[in-house]
Amino acid sequence: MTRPHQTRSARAVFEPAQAGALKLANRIVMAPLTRNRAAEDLSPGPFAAEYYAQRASAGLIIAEATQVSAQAQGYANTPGCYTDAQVQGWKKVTEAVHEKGGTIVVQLWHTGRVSHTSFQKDGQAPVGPSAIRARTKTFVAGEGFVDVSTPRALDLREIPGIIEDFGNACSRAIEAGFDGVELHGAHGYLLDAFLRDGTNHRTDAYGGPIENRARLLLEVARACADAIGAERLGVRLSPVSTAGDSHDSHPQALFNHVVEGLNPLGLAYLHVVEGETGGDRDSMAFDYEALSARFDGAWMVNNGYDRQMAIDAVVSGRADLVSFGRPFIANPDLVERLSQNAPLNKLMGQETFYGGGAHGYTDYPTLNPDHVATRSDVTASV
Ligand code: 8OZ
Repeated sequence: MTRPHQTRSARAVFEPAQAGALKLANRIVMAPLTRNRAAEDLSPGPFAAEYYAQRASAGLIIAEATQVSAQAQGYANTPGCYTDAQVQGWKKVTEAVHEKGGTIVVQLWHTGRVSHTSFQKDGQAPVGPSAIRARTKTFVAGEGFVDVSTPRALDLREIPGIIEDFGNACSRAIEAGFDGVELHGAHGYLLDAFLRDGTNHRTDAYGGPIENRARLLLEVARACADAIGAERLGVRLSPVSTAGDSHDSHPQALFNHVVEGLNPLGLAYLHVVEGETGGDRDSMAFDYEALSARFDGAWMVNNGYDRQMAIDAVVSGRADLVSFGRPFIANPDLVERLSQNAPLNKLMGQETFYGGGAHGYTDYPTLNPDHVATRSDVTASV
């Protein structure tokens, strides 16, 4: 089984594309980026609309990981999409992006065991597939980076409520004006933690064989597709990443099964982190083409891509879309810069990544000081 490779022009990466119902002005995607700048009620913060609107020339913006419920929070100041105020806040963001001609979906997550008692109601333990603490840290306001808490295993009777939370948050996202939703199925958060035998030691219908470990992700994806339409839904996976202390004995068999289970839903896209997130792309042998061959929607790749790698991936047909994370922090006009092969801005210090205000968020310079992101900026330079 191989994905039919298409013949594409050398400029295809800068030309319009479609992923399900999502219309993209080009094939360059802003990856979801956690910036920890939400307001006290976990609505997007005061600079969020400007930040995303500055980046509206991306073919698609995937807004930062956003909680489906209060229980889903695992870090300080990450936004939610489950209250009226949060939906109103996101409306300002989606309107600002749409006004600039952009397309924007939101990444929805439940952090699962990558959380801390201080984010949970009454200081309770966070939840995971099993009561195994992740060897990773989170950021707690006032305390800085701290070890995540030991989770409690979700009771079987709680699982329908988790699925419902995802479905409801998807409906809320559409109400907020998003063009669609990406499910965060990566990096050791709840859905990924259920998938893997290193983190899921359950003995019920959601643990044990691959079919059972994949059940939660597939049921959540189905509920979300029912809520908003599969053609507006994407899923992110990170098959061999150890982010969030994620590990599995047989990732190839696991993810082949996961993609075979997702494909019949008719999703808009799959978003795959290749290798170690933010690190070695070849950390472990893995046949990504075996996954893409099992999927009929748009195939989005991520992790350490540069201009030439993105062009090669798209022109060869190995990928339909390429997402960029950190380059989009530093370059609001990344698409124009890549299109013109112009130099990229350097990132400001790490202290501006997670938390803070406008500095390091909305104050990166553009090539053209009057930059207004439009499709014609890009096509004019072809
Ligand atoms: C960096 C810091 C906090 C969260 C992920 C949402 O790993 C994140 C994240 C990244 O997907």
